[in-house]
Amino acid sequence: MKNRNGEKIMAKPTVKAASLQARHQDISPDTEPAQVGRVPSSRREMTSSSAVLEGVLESVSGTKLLICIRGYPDPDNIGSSLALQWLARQHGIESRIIHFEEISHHENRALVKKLDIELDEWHDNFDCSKFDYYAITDSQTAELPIKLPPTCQLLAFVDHHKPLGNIQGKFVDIRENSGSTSAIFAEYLMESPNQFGGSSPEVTKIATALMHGIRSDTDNFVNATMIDYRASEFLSNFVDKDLLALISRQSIPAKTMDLTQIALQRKDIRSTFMFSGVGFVRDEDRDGIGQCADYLLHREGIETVIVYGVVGNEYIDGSLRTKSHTLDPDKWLKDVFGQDSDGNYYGGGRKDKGGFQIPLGFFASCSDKELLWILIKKTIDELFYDKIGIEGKSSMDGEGG
Ligand SMILES: [Mn+2]
Repeated sequence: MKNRNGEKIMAKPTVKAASLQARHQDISPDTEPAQVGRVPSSRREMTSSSAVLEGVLESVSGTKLLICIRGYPDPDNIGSSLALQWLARQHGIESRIIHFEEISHHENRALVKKLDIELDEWHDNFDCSKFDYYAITDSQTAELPIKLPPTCQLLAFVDHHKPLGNIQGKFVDIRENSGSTSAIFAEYLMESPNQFGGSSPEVTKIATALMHGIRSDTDNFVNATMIDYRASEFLSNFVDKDLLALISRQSIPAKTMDLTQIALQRKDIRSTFMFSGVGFVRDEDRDGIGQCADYLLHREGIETVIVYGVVGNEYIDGSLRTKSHTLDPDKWLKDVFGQDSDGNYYGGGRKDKGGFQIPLGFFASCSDKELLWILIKKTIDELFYDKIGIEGKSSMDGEGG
């Protein structure tokens, strides 16, 4: 589950060195006993996962596959989907990649545009009846926002999060010990008997997208694991380095800049915390909230930043960023906002970031937006002050409101 900034609300499990959750264990060739007289090869031998995937794809040769991106398209799920499309094609499986949410982050729009990636956005007239199978990558669940024909079965499910519920598919590979799904797909490519390589535009495109996916999901390798490093070593032979630099160094959009200015004007500093309520934000500018929190975290003396606003007149949407060694964003936000009546938490996060989303509900119809904002801000700020007060960190040295 993601909030509207694309931040996963479910706690991201900490990466354990020996995750036994993986259905197909990651048997690295490096850890296999040395074989006498084995001819060194630039290509690695197939691990059990790759062999199973190859077998499954071959068994459905000639069918049509729908590759689904759940949630907001991001570098990891886009790269993974492209790799799956290539792997499927080697077995005569034709596929389309579909997403259900718009590509909202400017970096992701740049990725799709610069690499000329073909994605379909779901619309009511999209014909799913021709697909025999579907696949999901980089998602915690196999549930889709649409109804597929009952004959359309789950062919492949590949992810690196803790799965929500039991996933039933022909091929399921969940590795919590990988920092990204793109790295898992790079491993399949590395071990593919169909020789992924060379310098064709397609290979460059897939490798560059996967590398961007790994970098993006591992916070530029800070949270990378062995699987991510091995994958990057392989991909580095085929990426377009200039393009990669271009994609990951996009300029800040004007809207985010405006939002950052507002956030700075309204900043409220309490000890090492900075809170900022930016008021009403248009739906299409929601990513600016997280980006603006990223930027504000650079301020000296600040360890934790929370920026929030009302997005699309529907939700109070907020982003937390922290460089504190002790604050756990997931626990902190869950403590502050608690759960709704169905038991779902309003907020959550992972290592150094988090987000929350609270529906305005009935109050969305209030005609006096100024008054409504005052009410929202007072309520939210009091919750924050209460929380840091309990922790004895409130020093009440705010710099204006
Ligand atoms: Mn991912």
